[in-house]
Amino acid sequence: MIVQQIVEKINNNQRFLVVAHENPDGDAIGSTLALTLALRDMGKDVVAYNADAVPDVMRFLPQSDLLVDRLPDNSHFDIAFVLDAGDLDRTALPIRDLCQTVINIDHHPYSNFGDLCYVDTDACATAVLIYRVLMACQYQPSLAVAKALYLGILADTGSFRYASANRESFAIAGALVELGVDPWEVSSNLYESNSPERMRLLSLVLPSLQISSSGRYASITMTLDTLKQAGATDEHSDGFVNYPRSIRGVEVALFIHQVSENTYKVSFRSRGAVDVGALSRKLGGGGHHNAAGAKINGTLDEVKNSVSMLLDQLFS
Ligand SMILES: [Mn+2]
Repeated sequence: MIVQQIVEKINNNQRFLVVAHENPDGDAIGSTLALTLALRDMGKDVVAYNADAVPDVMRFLPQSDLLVDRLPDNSHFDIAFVLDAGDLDRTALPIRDLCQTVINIDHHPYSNFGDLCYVDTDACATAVLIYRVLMACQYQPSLAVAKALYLGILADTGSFRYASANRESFAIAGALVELGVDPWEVSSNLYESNSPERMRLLSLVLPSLQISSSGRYASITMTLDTLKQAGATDEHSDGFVNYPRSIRGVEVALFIHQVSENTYKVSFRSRGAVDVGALSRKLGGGGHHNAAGAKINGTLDEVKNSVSMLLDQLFS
């Protein structure tokens, strides 16, 4: 089966590249770091790459500074592992020029690139698939690897709250705790280390909350002015969209943020009943059933109107 084929590729090759999607989340960083450290423990030469920096809240992970955002000229690898990417383009690297073989490990639907393609949409996180591969390699995770895997699972299950948190998520998390992972160390770094900039930004963004007359959708808005006023950057607003989603009765949450004078990015989150991927494709964007987004040109009022029209139709 596919996992065994991956194990053979690991055993029979020496130079590996490990890369995940740009703008990395906890699963992308956790999976990248875990696989990289494990391969190194097995005596392999491994470069870990991400187009963007490791988010501050994940820098407590041991050796998180080994990720690079530039490859030396003329880099070449036997194998590139592409993790959690959904699409090869999301690595922001010319992967095909860099290696012989591409191995795609992912849990996103429709992810189907790669010479070997190990996709399981039932896995709550790519970190789960990495864990399965490492077990098949008979590799005993170091504490650093265990922490990275745990972070991936914690992040992608929303701290074991989402429907994706299944029996295997808990079983693997339990095994990782057995290996020495301290759940509070991971969760407090990830979720309780807010910067003053982030909290200042939140205090300015929350008053923009609008709940539709049906009560079925709600939005918050962040303008470039708001960012400036808070002395914050885009990264500080990660997860803000979960505030409108947390309102009782709300099915779809919107986070509208200004990209430039007359362009706004609208991020959609669904509570499960509505396919916001389909919704955002109607607006020229893309995404999945529960998380999607679209870039829309126009004034803030125009953008809000075109989105409201679609949603009002949906909820009429
Ligand atoms: Mn993931």
